[in-house]
Amino acid sequence: MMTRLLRSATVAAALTVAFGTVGAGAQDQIVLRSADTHPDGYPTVEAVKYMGELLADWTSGRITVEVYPNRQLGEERDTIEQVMIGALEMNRVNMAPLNNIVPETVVPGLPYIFTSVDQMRRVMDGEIGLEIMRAMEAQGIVGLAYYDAGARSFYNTVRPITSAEDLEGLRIRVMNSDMFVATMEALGANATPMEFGQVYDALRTGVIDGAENNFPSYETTRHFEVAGFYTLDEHSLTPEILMISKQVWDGINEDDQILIRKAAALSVPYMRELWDAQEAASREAVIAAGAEIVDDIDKQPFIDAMAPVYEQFVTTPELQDLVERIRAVK
Ligand code: GTR
Repeated sequence: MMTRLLRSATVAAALTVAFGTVGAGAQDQIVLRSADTHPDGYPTVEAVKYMGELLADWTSGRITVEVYPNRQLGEERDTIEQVMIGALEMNRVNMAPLNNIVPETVVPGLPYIFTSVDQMRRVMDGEIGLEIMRAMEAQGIVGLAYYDAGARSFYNTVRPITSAEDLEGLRIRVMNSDMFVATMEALGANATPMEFGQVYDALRTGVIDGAENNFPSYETTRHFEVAGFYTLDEHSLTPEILMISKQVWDGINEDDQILIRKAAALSVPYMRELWDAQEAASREAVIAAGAEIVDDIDKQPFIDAMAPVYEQFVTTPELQDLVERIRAVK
């Protein structure tokens, strides 16, 4: 796939060239394609569009972002690979599909590592969030912003989950992350890693019994129609990340990099406002549609069951340090 980096507007025959083959001058036209698994209207999609509007406005259309929602460019694993090799400029994904590639990305997704959404925001917006982004660069990924993904909780087609024991033996879909597999196994469930786009059919046909996600994803995918038991155990606050390909980034001049970073940063509060509203609206919508929500669950047994996950994935002094510093943030 070709990246479009067009030289100044005076070049009548618009050059379509692979990124990096022409020098980046102050007047470079930059088109950043950005993938998202979610549909139009979803807070992540709208936030990246907003970022693009800011950039287009500031540069009179010289730098633009084209968002491709709805998995048009592939499932998250594929689009991450495209970014790593420089075949796609930008991508908005959850941190989990990066877990097997960059060990530091595991940490913010560890079960119950955060005590609140506010704490998660403070950590990801601060030095720890930056450190995790820097760790991605060796894999060809430059982090631009963290977005919210609320809390992930279990839902299934079989029974209301009122205790950790109720998960025993259920086949639960997880994202492509060994850490998420281990989390399910620690709870006695059978983990089935699967791409997001396959989950609805897998639930409907009984290939899996359940999955785990936040209210907006549970609603917009219509998983609630086939898996109506949702339990607010809130085991993970793993955030979303907006990334740009390092190969692309290195071909962009510093002034433009600053603009791109600034627009990405401004898209964060915009996203969070949309997110908070969407979370409340999705919760109401699934309840109105008949989903049964268990919201008075005792989380302590779930928390206690997670020790093996920490043992298996927090394996170096560096990762241990990240965990401790996150816990120290109030
Ligand atoms: C959503 C997240 C997506 C995707 C999905 C999944 O909450 O926004 O990026 O990771 O979960 O479960 O695959």
